[in-house]
Amino acid sequence: MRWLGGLGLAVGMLGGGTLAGGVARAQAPDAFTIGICAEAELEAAKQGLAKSGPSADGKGFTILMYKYRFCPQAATLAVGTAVTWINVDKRTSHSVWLKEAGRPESDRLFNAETVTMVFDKPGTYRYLCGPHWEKEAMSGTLLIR
Ligand SMILES: [Cu+2]
Repeated sequence: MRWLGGLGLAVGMLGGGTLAGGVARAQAPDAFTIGICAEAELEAAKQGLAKSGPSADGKGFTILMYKYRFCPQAATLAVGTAVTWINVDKRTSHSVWLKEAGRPESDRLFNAETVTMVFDKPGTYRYLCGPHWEKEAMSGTLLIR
């Protein structure tokens, strides 16, 4: 997994990780999260930010960070996909932290800031928002295959 870093900086090369068991699992989002994510799309459009989902060339995938949720909360992506997280919130910073894989937390991202990681190895990658995983349960899952 390569961290391309927030603000276009290369942060370094990292290997991929697979959770114990290797079972590809992704829970469906709850109704609250679905509502937040619908709002996130509207807010991103209003701010001129990317929408969530695959990029036009199919090589990238965007995840929005909004109101203590990652949108979409779970995604199944091909190996080599460049995943970009964008903070849509105006007054709350978020991060991306692959804690279970033993990775360092990304920078705290402010409004419209991004971090991009390329996932080079198949596996289940659960990740958290550093400031909001404990109290707000802000987390997401990527199935890379
Ligand atoms: Cu957060």
